[in-house]
Order: sequence, then structure tokens, then C-alpha cells
Amino acid sequence: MSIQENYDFAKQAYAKWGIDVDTVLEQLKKVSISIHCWQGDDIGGFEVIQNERSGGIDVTGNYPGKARTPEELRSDLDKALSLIPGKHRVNLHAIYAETNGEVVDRDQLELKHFENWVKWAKEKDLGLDFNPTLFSHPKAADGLTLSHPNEEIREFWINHCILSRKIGEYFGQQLGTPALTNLWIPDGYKDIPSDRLTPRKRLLDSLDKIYAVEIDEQYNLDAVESKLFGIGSEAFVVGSHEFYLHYAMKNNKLCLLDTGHYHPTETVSNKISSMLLFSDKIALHVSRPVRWDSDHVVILDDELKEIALEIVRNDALERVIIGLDFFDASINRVAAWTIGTRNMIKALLYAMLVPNKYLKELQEKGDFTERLALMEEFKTYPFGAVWDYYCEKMGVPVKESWLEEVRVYEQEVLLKR
Ligand code: RNT
Ligand code: ZN
Repeated sequence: MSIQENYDFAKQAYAKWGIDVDTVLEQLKKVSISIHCWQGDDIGGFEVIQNERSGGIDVTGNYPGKARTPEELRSDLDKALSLIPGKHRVNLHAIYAETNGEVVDRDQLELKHFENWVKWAKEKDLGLDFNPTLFSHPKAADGLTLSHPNEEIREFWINHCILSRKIGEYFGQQLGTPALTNLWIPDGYKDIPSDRLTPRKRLLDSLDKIYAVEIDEQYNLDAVESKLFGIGSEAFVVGSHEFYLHYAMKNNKLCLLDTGHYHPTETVSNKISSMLLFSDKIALHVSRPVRWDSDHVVILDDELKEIALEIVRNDALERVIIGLDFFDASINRVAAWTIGTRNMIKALLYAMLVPNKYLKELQEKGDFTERLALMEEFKTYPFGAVWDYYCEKMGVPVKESWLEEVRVYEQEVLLKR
């Protein structure tokens, strides 16, 4: 059977449940995912003085072909984007500045250091998002940044964050779509603190200084990202979930939930509905936690589907800003982007092809038997046929055929580096 025939067959199956697949695909087309640039070079960045990775951020593996220059990184992103259906965004970190061989510390960054990225994004019709980089730097070597007891160090990072928001604003102005500038810091302690309050007070004070600078939300949105623990901050993280949740609520910032930053039995899918009741918008870093590590390539697992269902069934596609955050250097990096991003889109499609309204009614009626029965049956409805058709219509490779393109690119480009 052809892709079209499979699609027609699937369409009928969904139509029986009142789901119009063509409308669903129109809706899916509008979803844009923020693809993190750092999968392409193992969060190395292009600073002239290359610092060791720190802040609990570590990337394992030495698969050949890592991007060494901005041109290489953009070319790899172009390749991945050509294999992913839809129109998306690219998420940058401050360490991806291009300073033309000049040593520019992070509190001295200028808009011009991101000109090439903007030019590229314009050409490719992409939005850009941004992150200040508060790790892999001598001033973050103690594992403390915005909550550091030393005022000079705090000030350095405060200035870096203010600059970063201006870079976000510049992206928004240039590209006509607001940048999300997300703040994550590694601050914490390896062992049990004797004082939790003081570092948190200092973080609060630093954030207030960073956000005191007014920036038009038309161009830049601010988000704050929490973490439960990290490598080297096992016992205590200053910027915990409660800390940022309250900070965001009180100061009208976005709370960003990284799916790898919670206790293993705690799920982000279960947080979305609560947060949507209190915030206009929230942001995600979709990742995959594996035991103590939080950054594996996103797969189409139950939690990913559940996150997608929560976004779709609560009509929140415009309120949940979806970004990805994973880094694996043990596999082809272009493939990693492609797999993770295609899975995110697949999960959203899956969620759109479930009779969500009817299932809600069943729950209200107390018919938990039919609720469970249908939720299980829909797992094997022919959503793969719809996905294949969507890929074909969007001009990207169908099924696993994208892998062949990655292999060719690997031979012709990556292995020659
Ligand atoms: C780290 C956070 C953070 C980073 C990126 C590189 O635990 O998840 O989002 O992964 O900013
Ligand atoms: Zn993250």
C-alpha cells in the first residue's frame, strides 16, 4: 500500500471518532520546536579561550564529526532541519558568540557577536532563542554564580544575564518573533548545607537586578529553569523548583520545566495543567532522564506522549513553549537532533489523534472502564500512517529513510573534519 492509501485508511479510522486528520495536520504544521544548538558540538561553544565544561554539565562519547566552527554547526543544523517536518527555532547559548578571534569575556558580549546567527536565521526563516552561559568559566569554578558569596562574581554574572536579555531582544526585533531567554545556573553544594536560606536570598537579589532592566515582551520573554540536583550539587541546588516557581509567579516570568530535573518518579506531564491555571505561558526543556543523568536523546516514550497529551488536550499549544535539551556524543549528532525532534513532533501528532474531548466526558461521567479501554486502544491506531503522510507532504524523508541522508552527510562532511 502506498503512503496515500495508508493515510486514507487511517483517516477513516480516526474519522469514526470525529477526528479530522487533515485539520490535525494543519494544526501540527503551526507548531514550532526550539532546537538546541548545543547537541551539535557537545556544549563546547566558540569562545576563544576554551574552558573545561563545568556546572555538572557533561557530555560523554567521542563520535566523530563534532562541529568545530559556527559554519560547521550551522551546516549541521541545516542538515538536521532538512529532515524534520515543519518550521522551527534554534536555541543558542552565549558561548556560541562569534568574536572573530578576539577574547571577549561574557560580561562584554555585544549584539554584533551574534550577527551571523541572525543572518542565517533570516535566510532560513527560523526564530532564535537564547541562554546566558553560567558554567564552563573560571568565575563559575566554585559551582556558584548568581548566589556566590563574592559580590564581584555575582555582579559579573548579573551583567552577563542582562546582556543576554538584550541579545534575546535583538533576536526578537530582527526576526519578528520573541526570543525566549532562559536562565539556568548550576549553583549548589555537593554536601549538606548548613545554610540554605542565605544563598537563596542572594539568588533572589541577583534575579531582581537582572530583571529590573525593562525589555519589551514583544521581543524577549524571560524564563527561569530549576533543577533538583546535579553532578557536584547532589545535596542542594539553590535554584530549586519551588524557588523559581514562586519567583516566576511573583515577577511575571516564565517557569521553564526541564523533564530531566525532577525526582525520577515525578513527572512534568502532571505539572503542566496546574501551572497553566496560574501562568499565561510556560516553557519546557524536553529531555530524557536516565537514572542520575538528565540529558539523553528524546524517545517516544510514555512520558513524552503524556506531555504532548497535556498540551494538546488542554488547548495549550500556544501557551507551552517547547524546547529540547539533550546531548549525546556517542552517536551521530545530526541523527540525535533528528531523532529527538521528530519524536517531539510525533508525540504531538499522537496526542492530536486521540479523542480527547470524548475521553474527558467519560471521566466526568465516571466511566473509567471505557476511559482505560479507549486510551489503550488508541495506542495502536494507525498514527504511523498519518506521520508518514505528513513527512511526505512536508518534503522530508519518510520513515527511517532520513538515516541514509545522515550517513551520506557523515561520509561527505562529518568524517572529513
Ligand atoms: C542543565 C540545564 C540547562 C542546560 C543547557 C545547556 O542541567 O538543563 O538547560 O542543559 O542550558
Ligand atoms: Zn535544561
